[in-house]
Amino acid sequence: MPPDKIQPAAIAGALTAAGLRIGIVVSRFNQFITDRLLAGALDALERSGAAADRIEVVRVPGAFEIPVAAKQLAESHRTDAVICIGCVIRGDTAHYEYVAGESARGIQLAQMDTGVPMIFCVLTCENLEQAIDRAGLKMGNKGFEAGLTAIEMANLAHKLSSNPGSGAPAAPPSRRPAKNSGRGGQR
Ligand code: INI
Repeated sequence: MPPDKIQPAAIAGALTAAGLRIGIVVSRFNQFITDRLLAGALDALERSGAAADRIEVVRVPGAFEIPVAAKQLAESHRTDAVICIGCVIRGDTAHYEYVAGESARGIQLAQMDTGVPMIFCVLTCENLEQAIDRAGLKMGNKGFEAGLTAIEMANLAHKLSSNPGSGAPAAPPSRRPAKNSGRGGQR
């Protein structure tokens, strides 16, 4: 008989928002859309048990300004996750490419720099109809999805940063950091 397959424990974030502190950075550009995305995100947070006084909403002019505000919010240690809400709609020039690309790049840099999960809810659309469809019509509300993602990632971050005390074997000696080995002290 073949041996039983091993079944490793999976680590995942729960979808309950009780006790979580969530920051939301939302841009005013295309506010008709971003207001609806914000409403969707707040709906998801509220229905998952988030407390109103643990949610902070920060307004910025456009999607280009989202990353710096999101990073500052994360660095202030006031939030467990940051939802970044914006809407970029293609125009006649290449401006769209720069705003959308730099917004995405900046948000990713901000989350990698701070370790605080950043949820990318910046719509990048060809036209207004595509944006409306994603802000509560045909394609649902991407803000609501972002709210759930923020909750899951905030809870996951807590789990991954806590000491599991699993009794896992220590790293092999070659990979252990040298502790005052007497050869040059600390690195
Ligand atoms: N900002 C947006 O959030 N969406 C857009 O579609 C957009 N377009 O197309 O220009 C936009 N531009 C403004 C930009 O985000 C900055 O606020 C601006 O360039 C000042 O830095």
